[in-house]
Amino acid sequence: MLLDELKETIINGDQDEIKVLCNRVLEEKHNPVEAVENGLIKGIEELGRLWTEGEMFLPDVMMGADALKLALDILGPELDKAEAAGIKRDVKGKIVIGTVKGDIHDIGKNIVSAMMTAAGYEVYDLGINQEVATFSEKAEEVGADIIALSALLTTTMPEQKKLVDYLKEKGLRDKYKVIIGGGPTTNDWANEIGADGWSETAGGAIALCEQLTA
Ligand code: B12
Repeated sequence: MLLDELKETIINGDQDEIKVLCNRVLEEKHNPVEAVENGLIKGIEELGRLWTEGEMFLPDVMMGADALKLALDILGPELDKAEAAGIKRDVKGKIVIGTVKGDIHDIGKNIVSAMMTAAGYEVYDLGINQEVATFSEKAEEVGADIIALSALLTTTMPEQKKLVDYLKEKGLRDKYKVIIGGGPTTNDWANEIGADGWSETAGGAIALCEQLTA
């Protein structure tokens, strides 16, 4: 089954095979959102589990992550097509998104970012390892509605709080909705730091944006 093949190919980190499979997703007109959520993400999660248990090593994870990036290069534009996700395109707003300082994980952020674009938002993706001031400056520059922060490490989660505090300090807190996400984050954490929302999944992130910009 194609979804299982996608998952296994991420675990094996096979850069050639993943391109072949992603092109098959497109040629055979499979749902790209399903391919990402039930194939690719399952693969990287399993790889993470194997790494944690000592059955795989960091280079294996890096190869899997690279394969996942190649896959998203191919499937990303398809995620932009609203029909694929069944997402309505009539909701609009501007979102500044990025991974916080000290953190270079961007796979989940890239998926969320692609889905936001798919849902009809204008997305400004700052990339990885970004200072809170950079998020704030970009939001001011483009007149953003939402600032979205991804953090994958327990040690970088405090950057999410730092942004909320920074906005308060600058008198900008009421101008933006702040949403957060990433592996170790929780709804409780979002409440604790005074963020406006949290989601565990990319789909949930879109629902959150729609709710906050309604
Ligand atoms: C791939 C990976 C890497 C790759 C990253 C490649 C890349 N370009 O991103 C590499 C190999 C480089 C890497 C490096 C490291 N990693 Co790493 N990594 C992972 C791994 C296996 C998968 C992460 C991932 O991509 N998951 C899949 C995506 C889709 O999930 P996600 O990011 O959570 O995103 C989803 C949601 O959270 C949500 N979401 C994400 N962002 C946002 C934002 C908003 C606003 C919203 C609403 C939602 C949302 O939607 C996404 C889609 O569903 C995890 C293990 C795991 N199971 O998570 C470890 C993990 C995150 N890494 C870990 C560690 C420790 C490291 C290193 C410190 C290792 C080291 N000793 O060097 C370095 C960190 C370097 C740094 N400064 O950042 C730990 C973190 C432990 C902790 N709790 O702090 C983990 C949990 C592994 C482990 N069990 O130990 N890593």
